[in-house]
Amino acid sequence: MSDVKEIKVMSNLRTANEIQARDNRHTLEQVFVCNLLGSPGAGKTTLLERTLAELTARAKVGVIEGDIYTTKDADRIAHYGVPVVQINTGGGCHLDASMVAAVLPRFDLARLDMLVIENVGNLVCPADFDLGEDIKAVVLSITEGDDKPVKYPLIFRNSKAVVLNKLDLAGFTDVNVSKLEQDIRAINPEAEIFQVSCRTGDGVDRWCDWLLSNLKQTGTAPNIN
Ligand SMILES: Nc1nc2c(ncn2[C@@H]2O[C@H](COP(=O)(O)OP(=O)(O)O)[C@@H](O)[C@H]2O)c(=O)[nH]1
Ligand SMILES: [Mg+2]
Repeated sequence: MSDVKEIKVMSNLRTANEIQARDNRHTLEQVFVCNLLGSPGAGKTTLLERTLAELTARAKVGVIEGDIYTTKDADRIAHYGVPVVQINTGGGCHLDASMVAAVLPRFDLARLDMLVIENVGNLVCPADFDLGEDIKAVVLSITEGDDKPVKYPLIFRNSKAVVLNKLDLAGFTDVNVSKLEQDIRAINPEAEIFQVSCRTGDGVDRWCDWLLSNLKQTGTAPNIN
């Protein structure tokens, strides 16, 4: 009996999240929104730093940082002069649509081309929660091992882009990068796959160009130089 109640509560939570995600999507209809996922330490914030260094002259970008505790990532991002808001989940393993809705009024959305939401580091829960984004993108560092796509397929299936990071460390590990790519393609044949090193900057330009190609055409001139 208690199992049945638990399932009902879970399904109500999901429905509430779906409704809020739909509202967020409506509020953000002029802004391209990327929900950035990946394990703790995969390099999500470093990729974002590299991305901002390249994109801030070409587009107006805002950032939401999701973490269980601390403002460390938002502090890093603030150095790039972009609007950034930190959400602390206080223990929660993923962001949900209502957390995002609560901070949207802190952005001047009419002036943004792109909003990147760095989710809580986790390869499981964030894959399943719609925040109202246009795309999910997952960062996987090659040092996490080439078995991760087959062990955590949902996050790879639900992501439009997969960024394989820390390619500079390939020679120091036993990781098979072509197997990694093959496994990702088997799970999600449509995924854009980027091989990058956020340490050296290699490959980051292709990722940035792809992000820019997703910007929405609004009635006003896009904020691209
Ligand atoms: N060698 C190497 N280290 C990286 C690379 N990208 C990120 N790191 C390091 O990995 C650690 C975790 O990065 P961070 O961006 O904070 O990961 P996050 O938890 O996913 O946001 C930091 O010490 C980064 O300097 C990379 O491409 N190569
Ligand atoms: Mg981070």
